[in-house]
Amino acid sequence: TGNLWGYGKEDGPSVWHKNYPVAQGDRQSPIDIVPHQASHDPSLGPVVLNYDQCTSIKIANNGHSVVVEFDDSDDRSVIRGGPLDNPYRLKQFHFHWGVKGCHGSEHTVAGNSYASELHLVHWNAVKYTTFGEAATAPDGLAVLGIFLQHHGRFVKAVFFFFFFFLLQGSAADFKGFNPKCLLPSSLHYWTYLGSLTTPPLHESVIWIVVKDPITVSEKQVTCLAGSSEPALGRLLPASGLYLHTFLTQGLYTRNWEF
Ligand code: GRE
Ligand code: ZN
Repeated sequence: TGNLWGYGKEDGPSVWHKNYPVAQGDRQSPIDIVPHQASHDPSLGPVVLNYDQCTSIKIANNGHSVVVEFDDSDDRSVIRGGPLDNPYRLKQFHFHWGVKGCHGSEHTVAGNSYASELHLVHWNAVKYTTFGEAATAPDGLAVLGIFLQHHGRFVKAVFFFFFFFLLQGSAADFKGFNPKCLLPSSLHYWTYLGSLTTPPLHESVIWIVVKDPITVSEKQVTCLAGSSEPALGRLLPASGLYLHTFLTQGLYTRNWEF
């Protein structure tokens, strides 16, 4: 059926187009971000995250990643600013990582990958009534991408998420987690119009990829070796990429104690 896909030889990114023709579209993600090819757009303001009410609900292993889901029935957790015309509601976040632990990011920067990439997925509840509807609309989703690199401190929250992935098919209550503790202190970003990076690959994502990575220890990223793989075969040249240089500070707020 059209729902079978993965990262292997038979079902990997190079054949996704057979079941999902949009894989060959002109707004597909991920891309290689070439910083000096990005245009500076002075009209872009800082992105602002309102996550203070900690609307997380549960954590689940969907077989491809660890997903933390949020209550998106109102505007308590939203992203606004930057390229966005209105607030977008936080729906879930998940991670991408690699087989060897060091090349797991989906986006690359000047050809270089990071160990892992965090995606905070938001949807446009001003224009659309459900996440599903927004996920197929050209301005339906806003995804904040955060790179994870090695050689940093051991981040207990990140270890927790990766460890959770080892529990196949599992789900658990996960209330009161504020993802702000997973962000770097500056939210300078690149933005471009792209797509979901996994099937159904809808071209519905306003990407906001944060320039500064967060650093985690090597062990916690490699503990999942072999579990997932980035769609590196699908990397496309950057187009319509914009650079933004505002500083957003004071984002470290720890709440969930691991
Ligand atoms: C994904 O499946 O990896 C994904 C989404 C939604 C937005 C971006 C993204 O499900 O990468
Ligand atoms: Zn993703």
